[in-house]
Order: sequence, then C-alpha cells, then structure tokens
Amino acid sequence: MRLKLPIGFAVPLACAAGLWLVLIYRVAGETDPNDPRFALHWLRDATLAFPVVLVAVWLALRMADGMLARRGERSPSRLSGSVTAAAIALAAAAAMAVEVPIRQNVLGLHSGAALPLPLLMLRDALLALVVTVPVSALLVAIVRARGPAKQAAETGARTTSRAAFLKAGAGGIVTVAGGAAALRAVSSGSANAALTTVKVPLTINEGYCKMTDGSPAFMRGFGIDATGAPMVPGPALGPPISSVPIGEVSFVLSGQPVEVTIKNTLNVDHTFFIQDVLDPVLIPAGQQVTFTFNTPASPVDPGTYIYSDADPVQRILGLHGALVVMPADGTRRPYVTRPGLQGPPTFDQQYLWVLHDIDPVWGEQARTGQPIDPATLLPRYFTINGVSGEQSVASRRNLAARTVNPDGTQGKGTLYRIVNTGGCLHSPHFHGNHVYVLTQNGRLPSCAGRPALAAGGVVAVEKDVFSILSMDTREVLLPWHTPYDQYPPYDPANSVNYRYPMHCHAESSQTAGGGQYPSGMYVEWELSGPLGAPKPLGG
Ligand SMILES: [Cu+2]
Repeated sequence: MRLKLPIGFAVPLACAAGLWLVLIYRVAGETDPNDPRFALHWLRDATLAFPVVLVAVWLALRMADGMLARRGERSPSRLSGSVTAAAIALAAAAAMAVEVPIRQNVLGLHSGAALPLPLLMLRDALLALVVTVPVSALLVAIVRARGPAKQAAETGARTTSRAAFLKAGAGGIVTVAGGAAALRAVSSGSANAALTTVKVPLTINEGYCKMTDGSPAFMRGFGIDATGAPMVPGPALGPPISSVPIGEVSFVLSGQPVEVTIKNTLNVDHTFFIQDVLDPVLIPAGQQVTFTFNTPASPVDPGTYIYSDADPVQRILGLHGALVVMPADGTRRPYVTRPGLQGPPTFDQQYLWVLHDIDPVWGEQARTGQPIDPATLLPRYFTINGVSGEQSVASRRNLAARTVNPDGTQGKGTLYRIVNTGGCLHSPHFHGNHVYVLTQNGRLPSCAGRPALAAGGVVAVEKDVFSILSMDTREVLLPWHTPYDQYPPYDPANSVNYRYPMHCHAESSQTAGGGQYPSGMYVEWELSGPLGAPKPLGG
C-alpha cells in the first residue's frame, strides 16, 4: 500500500482531532503557560500528531484489508465500509493518545489535564473518538463514492493506492485494475481494452442463509457475504461488483485471462465447471486450486455462462454463479457477427439475473451429511440474484436490488442476461414492453423453422413471456420506450414515469415459505423521464 491514501486520511484526522483536543484543553483551563495562541497551539499539536496518526492509519488500513480478505468478502457492503472506518477511527484516536507522552516527555509541553499519564492518554483517546469516528466515516464514504470512477480512470495492471483502498473498503478483492480498464474500454467503445489478467478468489464454504421471510436455510457458496454466510450466487468471474456502475455487469472480454483461485474449506471434495467453457476441475477437500481460462490462445466466445459445482445437487445447494464475456473489440453487443446473420444489436445498459430455487430440507440433509435424492427437490424459496420479492423492490439503495431493478431513461436499450441455476422451469414475464429473445443457450432462436436475425429476411422473436429451463441461459433485449399500446396514449404535457413488474409465470415461484404471496421471483423496472412517444428499437 502506498502512502497517498493513508496521508489522505491522516491529514484531516490529525487536524480535526487536534482541534477538538486543543479546544477541550483551553475550555477546561488545561493549558501550559508556554502554550502559544489558539491557532498556533492547534497547528503545533496537529503537526506533532500527524506522523503518529499516519502510521496508525496505515496499520488500520492493512488490518481492515486483512480481516475482510480473510472473510473473503467481495460485495461492497455497509459492513465492509464500517469495518474500515471503525479501524481507522480507533487507530487515529489511539494515535492522539500516543502523541501525549511524546509532547510531554520529549518536548516538555505540558498542556492537558493534571492526570497520571496513562489516565490522561486514555481520556484523550476516548475524547478523540468523538471526532475520529464521524470524520473517518465521512472520509471512507467520500473515497468509496469516488473510488470506482477514479479506479477506472487509472488504466494498466498496476494496482493503485486507491484500488488498494477499495480492497479494504469493498472487502479483500484481489482484482487488478485491468478489469476496470476493460470495463471502461467497453463503456467508451474503445477497441484497445487492456487484456490484463483478472484474478478472482473463490471460497467454497457453507452455513445458514437468511431467507426473505427471516427463516434460515443451510446453503453452500463460492463466496462469503458480509454477514459471514455463503454468498449465493457466487462472485462474478470478473472485476469486483464494487467497480461496476449501475446498468452494467461485471464482465471480462473474450480472450482476457481469468485466473481463478478456489479454496475448499469443507471436508468433502467439490468441483468447479463452467457450462460450455470449462470441464470440471476437482477442488479437493481442504485444498486450494488455481487455474486460468479465457486466454488469448483459447478465448471464450462472448456470451452468458453458468459456473457451478458439476454435481447438480451441490449447485442447487448454492455452489453456482455466472460469467459474462463481452466481445474483444470493445463493442456493446451480446455476440459478434456470424456469417449469414444480421449483425447483433447494440445495447446501452445490461443486467445479469441468476434465477435460483432453494429447498431448506435439502439444506438440512446436506448439513447432517445425509444423501440427497435429486427427485425430492421441493423448493420453498425463489430468488433472482439471491433476493426475493419485496427485498428486490424495497430499496433502490440496496445494491442487490439495484442489480435486478433497472431505472432508465427513454431509448436505453437494455440487455438482460438471464441464467437458471435452480432445478425448476421458470417463465419470466415483462410487463410494459415485450422483449426480443436474442439468444437461447448461446444460440440464436429460430422462429417457424428459420433462425432469428437471418440475413435477407429478419425474424424477430418478440415475447412477453418466455421459458427458461434448469441450466438454460437467455439474452433478451428490452426496448426502453413508452409502450405502443398504452392507454391513455402518451401525452407530452402529462408525462409520468412508467413502472412495471417483471414476474415469473411459474406461479409457485411467486411465493416464499410454501405460500406467502407475493414474493419470490418478482422485480420491477421503471422508465423515467425524459419520456417521448413510443419509438422502435434503436430509434
Ligand atoms: Cu405476467
């Protein structure tokens, strides 16, 4: 970790805590006859404190980094930010206390209460906390808010100090800045994306996850979430989600190497495989395995893929996630042009949905080491990106919700990459506009025996509801415009936002806990201003 970031924290913390303590000394009459006037007194004490605070902040950042890395935390959560802010606040307050004996014994400056030194140090540390807690929380919030944009602006494989901070703030993420560079390159349409290796750490673990009705279900995951529970679905095989803006997904470019390190913390062997990409890799019990795929010599075709334990029972217990590969030329298209076909459409924003079914009875059988008969699957919970029903529509600030609930302005053609990692059939239905099904399991759908988008006579597969079987993938394009057939018709003088549901037509998936309705696979999408008359895709 370079010093830029610790200095960025230490300067305001030393100034603020120094000001606060000098104010207290002076109000309480704890001054020394040799103390200068107020401003100089503050400047002197803050300057004396600065090097100690700097060392403390540096250590705190490293500690927070280590703690969060050990937890394998990857999601940007309130908890990870709080851990970092708390570590910095405590360290800075302790540093203000350490500064007291330096000031008194080394420099002979005796401001501060006439208490035994250890008591005075303790008192000053506790007093300093009043200031260091809010200041460090504010600084962490500022750095995190600026982090992704700043990180994306710094291209190349070198991990920057800000990226290093994101590691601490967003939680032990070992992804090089090259991943963000690729995101940026694609966002700006540049063909020169840095094909730097993206490193993804995964941890096979197990534990209880909280379902939408508050009840626990025992699951396994490839990641650990902020609460210590298995992360289901597992982390994206790409740049950390914290560096991904809303309306974007974590992805790698075709041919951009992905180095996956998987640690199996359980006492049984597991496997890792990526459907249509990678044969099962054995991850022996208690061991760690590293491998690389999507190399320039063996690039993965652009598309949406499922990764999982090759055993379907283990996948349904939670060992799964998704991989998104974008064209190497940096264009925003779901796939590259193929001979004999119309060129694929471009899109403005994209979302990834992992549909899943959870059976807590299976969870208990897994926990107690009993065999699980695949024919007994009877899910009670249904999730999109790990959340259900009102969880996914309750708060726009909830990152999980924002990954499923797009907001957008007119004309933002939106690609949904949908994968079904569960064991049931699902049937997403978009209200508002129909979607165009661009791919089914990576292949173009056909209509009346003709492939969609065939050159010389385009057949579009336009659907309001479409099916997706277990282990299927779909890429669908939602036109982002006021509906053609709405009533009353679009009126520019009386334009409101349009908010529509998207739910699954396999009705059992609209429940939780065996009957609570509505819940399960339900999200909303909102078309916000400026609106206009309905217009065709790309219009
Ligand atoms: Cu419907």
